[in-house]
Amino acid sequence: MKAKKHKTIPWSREITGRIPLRIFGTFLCAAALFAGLVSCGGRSEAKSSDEDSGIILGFSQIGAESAWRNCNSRSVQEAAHDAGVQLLFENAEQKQENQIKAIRSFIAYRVDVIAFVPIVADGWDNVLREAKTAGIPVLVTDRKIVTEDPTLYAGFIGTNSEEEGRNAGRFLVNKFADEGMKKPVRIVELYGTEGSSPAMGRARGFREILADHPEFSIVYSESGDFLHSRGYEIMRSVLDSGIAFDAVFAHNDGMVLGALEAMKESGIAPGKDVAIVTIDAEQAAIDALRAGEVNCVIECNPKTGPAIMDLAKRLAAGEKIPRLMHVEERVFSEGDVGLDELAPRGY
Ligand code: GYE
Repeated sequence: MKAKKHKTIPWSREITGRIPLRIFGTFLCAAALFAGLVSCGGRSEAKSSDEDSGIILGFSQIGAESAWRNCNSRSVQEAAHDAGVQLLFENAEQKQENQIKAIRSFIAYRVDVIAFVPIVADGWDNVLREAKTAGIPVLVTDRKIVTEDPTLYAGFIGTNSEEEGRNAGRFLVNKFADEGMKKPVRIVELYGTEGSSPAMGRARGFREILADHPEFSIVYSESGDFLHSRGYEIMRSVLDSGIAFDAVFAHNDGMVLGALEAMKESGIAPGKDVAIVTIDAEQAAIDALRAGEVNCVIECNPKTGPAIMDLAKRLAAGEKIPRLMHVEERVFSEGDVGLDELAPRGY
């Protein structure tokens, strides 16, 4: 099977600042049902704290596809409670049309600010134009959008997917160079959600690094939609097809954890027979790194809730915010000192 070509979209990159995130330890969701505002989709809201800011934030979340996503949702809900922001939280259950519906309902409700995680990069112009016409500022979080009209949103805060992909490429290049391997290095890529900025960015960054090392090649790539179950299925089919490979690059931990199960079923020792590099840094991946079943875990920080609330308050006050804010993220590799002392990841 040949590596699949994925759609890539050029981003205009203008890094204008980093936001060191203050990480909240505990996650408490004080959800209270909001009388009939938005349509279905597992809505829950955190009631605001005593010192109510008077700000209403409409937040459209993708769904609950991974431990990372669930932590991101908890971070937003917890931070809204602490910031005294009234949160209308809508879970789109992995459907862009549900997100568009939710944003329209936030507009109808005349929230002060809208924030959302775009499940894919395309297809937002019309609904964001409606928000702009209504005079409601929009904050894009976690994943990026592609638009011809930059005035449709106030700013972005989230992860630098290209850099995450580059870090994955750098790790594999260093690992195989260190082992003095001259033979070709064949890679299986577990790709994220097609058309999403993290998948396209990670793939782009990874390929950018490999471009300077022709002995590395991606022999198979398939979207597992960031899902544990799909990571297992794809790896099962790769193993059954007899494709030979030396490394796995997974766009998130959920998929790699599924792939590890399939490899072990086939008698392969992941992390030893095959090099494994993954992104997110959820607890299970760190545990696998400590156990030698994964060789490199690249952090993708889900705990953006406090920064989102700070930005929502600034937007509600009519302030400008930085256009592009990337959160700080680390790389955890095999052999790192202090791996056993890492604080619990919380996801
Ligand atoms: O890597 C994955 C989640 O958008 C960066 O989405 C996020 C990604 C994350 O499902 O676990």
